[in-house]
Amino acid sequence: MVTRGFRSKHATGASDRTPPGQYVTAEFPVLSAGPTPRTPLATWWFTLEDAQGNELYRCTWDELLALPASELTVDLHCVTKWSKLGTRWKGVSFEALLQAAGHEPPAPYVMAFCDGGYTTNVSVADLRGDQALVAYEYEGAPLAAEHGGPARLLVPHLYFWKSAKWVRGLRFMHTERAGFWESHGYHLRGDPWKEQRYAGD
Ligand SMILES: Nc1nc2c(c(=O)[nH]1)N[C@H]1C(S)=C(S)[C@@H](COP(=O)(O)O)O[C@H]1N2
Ligand SMILES: [Mo]
Repeated sequence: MVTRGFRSKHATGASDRTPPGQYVTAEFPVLSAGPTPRTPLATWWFTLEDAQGNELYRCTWDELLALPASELTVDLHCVTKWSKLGTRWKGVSFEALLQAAGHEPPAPYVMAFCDGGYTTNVSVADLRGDQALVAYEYEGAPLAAEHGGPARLLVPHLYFWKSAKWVRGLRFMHTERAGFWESHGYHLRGDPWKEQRYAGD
């Protein structure tokens, strides 16, 4: 089990875990740019695609659940300034997906794509090393549809808009292109500790 970004409340104050400009909330707000898609698990699949759109890997829902799983307990930081500390997730790491695909990343960036059309760009460096998941459980239960279930990307060390809900695949890119929020003025990377909220921050 991999645990990152979590330290005991007895060892440290919450302020050490709250990036600049953020406040801590116990709520788990729902932020969706559109309606909640509901794809039946029987027809769901997840893919890795190369920069030309060729499929490098495809798995069904059952195949995803059969891959080695990782657990992360992490703090979430939304660019609208709420942070939620100590959230527990389970899913398949990007690293494990590469293993299953039998591929090294063919390009240094990906565009995550989703049911409903949302996209977000992430660098491969921000996905590697078991720090990012295709997550399907939250707090020990199947991930609720409004929070991205059946599965969402989880890239907890970046602002939460990078954690694409209802994710269906990652397309590799040789040059970094902007996803949905990034093309509306948000930062290409979005590191909350550097307060990279908007392009130019
Ligand atoms: N597909 C999809 N993923 C998305 C979004 C979205 O609108 N659609 N919103 C993003 C934003 S801005 C945030 S803050 C988080 C919110 O996740 P939550 O609704 O589970 O809190 O999801 C991110 N992932
Ligand atoms: Mo957000």
